[in-house]
Amino acid sequence: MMFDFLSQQFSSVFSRLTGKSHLTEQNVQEALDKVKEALLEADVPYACVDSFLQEVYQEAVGQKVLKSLKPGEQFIKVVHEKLIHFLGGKGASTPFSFQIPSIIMVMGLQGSGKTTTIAKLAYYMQEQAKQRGKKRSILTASVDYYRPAAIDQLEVLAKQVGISFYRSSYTEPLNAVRDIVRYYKQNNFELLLLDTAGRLHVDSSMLEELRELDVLLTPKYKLLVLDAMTGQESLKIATAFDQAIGFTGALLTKMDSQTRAGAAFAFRYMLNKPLLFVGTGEKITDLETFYPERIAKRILGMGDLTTLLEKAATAGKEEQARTAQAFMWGTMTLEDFAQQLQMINKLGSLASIARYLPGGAFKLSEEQIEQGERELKKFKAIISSMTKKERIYPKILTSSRKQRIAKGAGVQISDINLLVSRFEQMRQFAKLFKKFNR
Ligand SMILES: Nc1nc2c(ncn2[C@@H]2O[C@H](COP(=O)(O)OP(=O)(O)O)[C@@H](O)[C@H]2O)c(=O)[nH]1
Ligand SMILES: [Mg+2]
Repeated sequence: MMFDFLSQQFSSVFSRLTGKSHLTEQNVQEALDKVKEALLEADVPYACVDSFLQEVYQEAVGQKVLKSLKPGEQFIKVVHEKLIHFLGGKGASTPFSFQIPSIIMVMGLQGSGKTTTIAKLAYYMQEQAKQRGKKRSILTASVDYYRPAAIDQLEVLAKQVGISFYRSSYTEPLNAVRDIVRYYKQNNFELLLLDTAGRLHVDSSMLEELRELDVLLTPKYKLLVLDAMTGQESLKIATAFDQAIGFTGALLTKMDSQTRAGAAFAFRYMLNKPLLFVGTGEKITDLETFYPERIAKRILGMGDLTTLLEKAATAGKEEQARTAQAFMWGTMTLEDFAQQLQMINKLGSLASIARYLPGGAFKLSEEQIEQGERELKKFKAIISSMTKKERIYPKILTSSRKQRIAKGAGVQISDINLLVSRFEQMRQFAKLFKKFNR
């Protein structure tokens, strides 16, 4: 009776049971390799890739595989979730807002996008205020005396956005910044966005200047502007700024270009500081909140994980098709049967399998389930004591062979006969099934 139930439901059960039930070293190896490739391809620094994957791997192996996923797919899912976690978590995409009043010092290398970003931020703050029916009084000023016309550029942009701009008559950063703060306070501005001088590379005179400005200004926010196109280098740059001056959070510019998002991940993973915004173009409207999900997708989109996922899905279908076919054509052997028993075992109890079955047409009593499980246990022991040949051709089971098997499995000869007859019933059923499905 148990086996009538089982045989009728086998194909539907096994359509859900393909693959292994736990993530193991072997069944995630392919996925692991692909993920590694994708991270490297996304320009995540090697050391970072290794430690991240080790972390994920330790956590993932041993996890139960969800019944709708294959181990490789599930591993990628775990990686995806971990990427999002390290990028700031799912909730991190709430728009950042600055306290009022505050001084914001903007730092970064030359050409990273500081001046442009200041205009974008000012525009963003104005729009945020507008939505609440308010208006912000924003002042911007620059102490970038390093690059000619850098201050003029800020002036042009300020006019474009419609915020105030102040040019100090001093031409040395520390004197200028004292003058700027005086002007800011005297005129009761709510926000001061201060542009600073960068260099082409991290340079001790730049860091020293910023450190002195920081001491004088004591800004509420120190923002680091990072050019996403510098890739792995940006992690070194950020580390240098962090050690010399420290910063509140970073903005990643030029994310509209062909940049690989690995830099964002490396930044978050190694420095654990917030990425507040991303720049997505040259216009003042091209500023977006940093969305961990988007970046994670972009990183895993490298390499061909999509292809892997598709391949895994197809492979699953083939496997299912094979079992279903063997069943349908009545060619199922005890070897297949053993494999299926193995799967049942990994899934847990019969009671838990019964829950996966559609319809609930076969409500089983506790007693039936217990009996079924006892049978299954014995059958498993019997099959594992059989030779491969015996599993494929149970007809060759002579009484001496049965005696040998019974001894090995610790069962009675009658148990073996029961198995063979149950198996034969199932095969008959399969043949019948085949007839009806012509
Ligand atoms: N495509 C793109 N270009 C940007 C972005 N942010 C800045 N830029 C450009 O990068 C160049 C340097 O920007 P700038 O603000 O002058 O950098 P600064 O030297 O750090 O002040 C300019 O040509 C900007 O238009 C961005 O998010 N996307
Ligand atoms: Mg500039």
